[in-house]
Amino acid sequence: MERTLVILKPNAVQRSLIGEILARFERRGLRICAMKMVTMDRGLAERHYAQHLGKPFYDDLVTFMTSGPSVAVLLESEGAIRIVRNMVGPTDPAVAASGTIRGDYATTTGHNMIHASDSVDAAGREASLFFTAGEMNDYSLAVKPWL
Ligand code: 3AN
Repeated sequence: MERTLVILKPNAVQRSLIGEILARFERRGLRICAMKMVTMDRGLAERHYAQHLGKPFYDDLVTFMTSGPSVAVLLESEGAIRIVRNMVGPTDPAVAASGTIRGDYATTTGHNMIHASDSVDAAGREASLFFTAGEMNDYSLAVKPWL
């Protein structure tokens, strides 16, 4: 089993798309291990996006991510990282296929709706930025044998 960290960015919250986006992950069969609404402070946003420090879009990215509440969600399934990245679509919504989250809801890279971890290392690091071990719930979905 693999876990991945998703963040519904402030524009997903403002556009009232939390339920619609989460429903896609639930329907796919991903288990929600942990979830919280959080207004990120600059420190948290900077830690989360540390790899982008110095890039031209970095300041706008941190400003956007701290502009209002986001929803952080820890999802689990076999192959969760690739599955969720494929559901999210590429960084630039202009090239994201319809049917992906960015392809269905976003038009600009700077406001591309959602973050999803891109590796096992990133998923572990990002999950621990948003959740304590005690907040990561261990339980089984009743449908697990059918997934
Ligand atoms: P992804 O979120 O698809 O893994 P990254 O890690 O390259 O993409 O970028 C992190 C975030 O930085 C993106 N989700 C997007 O919000 C923002 N970003 C990346 N590239 C650009 C860009 N060229 N212009 C504006 N924002 C960008």
